[in-house]
Amino acid sequence: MFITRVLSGAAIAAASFSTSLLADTWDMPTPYPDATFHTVNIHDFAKDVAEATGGELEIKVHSAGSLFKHPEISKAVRSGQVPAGEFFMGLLTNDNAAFGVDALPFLATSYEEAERLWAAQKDIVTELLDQQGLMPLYAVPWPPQGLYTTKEIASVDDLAGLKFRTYNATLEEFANLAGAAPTQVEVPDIPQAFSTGRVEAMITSPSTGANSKAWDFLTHYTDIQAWIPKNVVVVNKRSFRRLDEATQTAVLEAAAAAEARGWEMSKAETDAKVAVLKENGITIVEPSDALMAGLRDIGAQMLENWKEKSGENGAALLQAYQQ
Ligand code: PCA
Repeated sequence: MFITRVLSGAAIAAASFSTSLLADTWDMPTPYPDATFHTVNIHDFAKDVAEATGGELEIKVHSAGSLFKHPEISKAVRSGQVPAGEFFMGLLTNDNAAFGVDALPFLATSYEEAERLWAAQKDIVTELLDQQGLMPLYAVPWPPQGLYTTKEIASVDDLAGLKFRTYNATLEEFANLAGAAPTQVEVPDIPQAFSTGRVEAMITSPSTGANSKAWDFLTHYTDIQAWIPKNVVVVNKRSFRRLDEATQTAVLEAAAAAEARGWEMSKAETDAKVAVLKENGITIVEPSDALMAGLRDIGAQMLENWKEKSGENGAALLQAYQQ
């Protein structure tokens, strides 16, 4: 940045000319702040692509919803306004329930189960994205989702009436079934939503809690490990096809590396970020049996609702996961 600012216009022109006339730059919108491990991983992905292509393809990451707001990112890639982007896969659950299976409570709660669920979900998600002119490059999970509140939560009854921050329709359904009052809030807006009293509880990962400095506005983290949802990085198929073959291969190889790296980063995040919460004074609570039983009941009902919505695709997906 600094260097760009002090260079004269002529120097900038010379510098960009010296890379290559054919070099391509892709703007890539992402929803989460730079410190988020997903975003760190995407920056590494972009670096790998630039290196592997000798600078022929530069991916410029626009984090924290700065280029497109989170709900607009998938549409922006679909319409070709941008060639690539990242979003929370379960945001598309209203397009098709298969996108949101990983946000269902207690269906897959360990990384091993999450891996099997992704394996069962991948073909269907790939086909659904294909119908939208998109191709998935890779998907990476968030750490297991836990409950953040301003008081101890002993049972589901204690959630009743709480103003509850949500991030997709599945979590909104959960909040409603728990008797809470859901409000959709994007990650960069979490601190303000709490400090202004718009919300007073949330379910999210240790990562997002720690990165949002949850200790500034709440006191308890209950480690319910309820689900392991994923972000997906997609590319517009036409944009991808326009790349020469060597560049396409470089993108796919960097994507495979990013997926493997991202899963490891996610696993490492879990304990590290719970420790950060603790260091900063958050009370880490093991959930009571009563709370878990109540949450599992809600999860069971949500799975039934999901089966109805997802139809044949959903049945095939669940069968592949459960066998
Ligand atoms: N962080 C994102 C999605 C899931 C997570 O752990 C969020 O809170 O919106």
